[in-house]
Amino acid sequence: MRVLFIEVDTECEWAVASLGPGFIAAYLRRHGHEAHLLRATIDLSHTEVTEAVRSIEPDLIGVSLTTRQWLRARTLLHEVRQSVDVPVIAGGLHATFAPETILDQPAFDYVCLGEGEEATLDLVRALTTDKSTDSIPNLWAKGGQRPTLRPPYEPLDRLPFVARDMLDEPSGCIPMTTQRGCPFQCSYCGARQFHDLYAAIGEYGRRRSHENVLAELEAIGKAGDLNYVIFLDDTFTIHHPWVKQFCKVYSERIGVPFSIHARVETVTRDVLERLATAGCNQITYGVESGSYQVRTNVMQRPVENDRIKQVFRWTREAGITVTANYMLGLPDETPRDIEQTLALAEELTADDFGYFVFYPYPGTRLFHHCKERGYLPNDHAELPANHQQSTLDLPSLTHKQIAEYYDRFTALRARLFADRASASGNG
Ligand code: B12
Ligand code: SF4
Repeated sequence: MRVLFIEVDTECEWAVASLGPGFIAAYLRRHGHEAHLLRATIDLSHTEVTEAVRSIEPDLIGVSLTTRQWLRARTLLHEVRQSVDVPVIAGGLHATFAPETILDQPAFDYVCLGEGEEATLDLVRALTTDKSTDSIPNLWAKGGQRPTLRPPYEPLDRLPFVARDMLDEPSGCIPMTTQRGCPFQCSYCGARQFHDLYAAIGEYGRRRSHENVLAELEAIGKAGDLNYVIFLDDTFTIHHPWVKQFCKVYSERIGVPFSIHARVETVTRDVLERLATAGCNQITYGVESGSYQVRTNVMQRPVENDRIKQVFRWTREAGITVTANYMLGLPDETPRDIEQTLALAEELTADDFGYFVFYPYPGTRLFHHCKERGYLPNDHAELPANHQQSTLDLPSLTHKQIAEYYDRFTALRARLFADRASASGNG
């Protein structure tokens, strides 16, 4: 069977092909099926995408959805289905936590809850042999009952390596994952909801063996260039024995520079030094707020500002570039809290920082909180999840205040860059 994954872009600069379809494509190919990727870039009209889909002649269409991609995917697939009559399955975080919204749309026939490798293969097999698709675990068929879930795939080492031709850069600077899941509890986080989804049937957090990760990197190096590795794991620095051994074997066998995501609670000076020695030259930390109150009571990630400052210092001293991420416009956040975030961003002077207006993702604790408190306007589901404008009616912050603070983050970032350029003599 020929399966076509459509990647629905919603912007230019953030758009990177999703890894989920790359994993599923590899799994389908291992079992003798064809898998292709079509990138619906924003410059393509829906008619052009439909034409491209037709020319590939798929038997099944798969769409990976984050919340941000949903609004365009809905109208795009509607048009595609007008002239291409093949079943459509949606998967990914938005599909998993807002499945009814998707199945309500005529263009979508199936939703995959949670991990998609085995469910998609079962669907392909059922469609190929004209069997019923009603009782496939993880697969919710339109008009059917919510499915049961199979346990998380174990061990991850048994999965085929991600199909690199489904990603933007098959070689050179490549994205990589060593694990699935994150043990933390952040109330706004879409990713951690997978742990709750699977809580009754298995542990979602799993990590690949060092050997398996290195074998994939070596295979990429053999097939083309391998210049840089972006580890996309939610929190790379959990389980220090794994990380320390990784640093050792990675520098012996791979040795190219790499970047990771971490939390300040999960690093020590020793781990940072080992990472730097192994080639890590950039770490992104989620700082999120400068207000301890917001971090603790709203975001459920309690950590002291002093710890954040200390870890930023250690990271720099290890010779690693630091990026910080901040959020603004959360429920129960006040202008004073955002002032504290700006002040902390100024004090930390990360090498770069990102700043995102809060959007409540379906399934998260903060989504339920916003719903219960009446912070979601009636048309919330139709508003874009672009992290630039607030979609909420908050009693503690107006839309105008959030927009002004967003501009202040933009100005601060520009000023810090200018200061750095003039300090290094390039200004
Ligand atoms: C890598 C990553 C990125 C990369 C690449 C993005 C991309 N296109 O994949 C970059 C850095 C560019 C990025 C950017 C952003 N990201 Co991002 N990102 C991630 C991250 C860390 C890993 C995703 C991943 O590849 N996982 C590994 C794969 C194997 O897992 P998976 O995607 O869940 O796929 C499995 C199943 O979901 C399912 N599945 C997935 N797709 C499909 C499709 C079909 C047809 C089927 C059947 C099944 C299926 O099967 C897969 C295999 O089992 C996630 C966190 C996370 N852990 O998911 C956040 C995450 C997806 N990002 C998020 C956000 C918000 C963003 C940004 C808006 C930035 C920001 N403000 O934080 C931008 C915008 C991206 C965009 N274009 O929409 C949110 C999305 C929340 C939501 N509900 O939408 C997440 C969950 C982070 C979070 N903490 O909440 N991101
Ligand atoms: S540390 Fe990051 S990935 Fe983990 S729960 Fe918090 S926001 Fe999500």
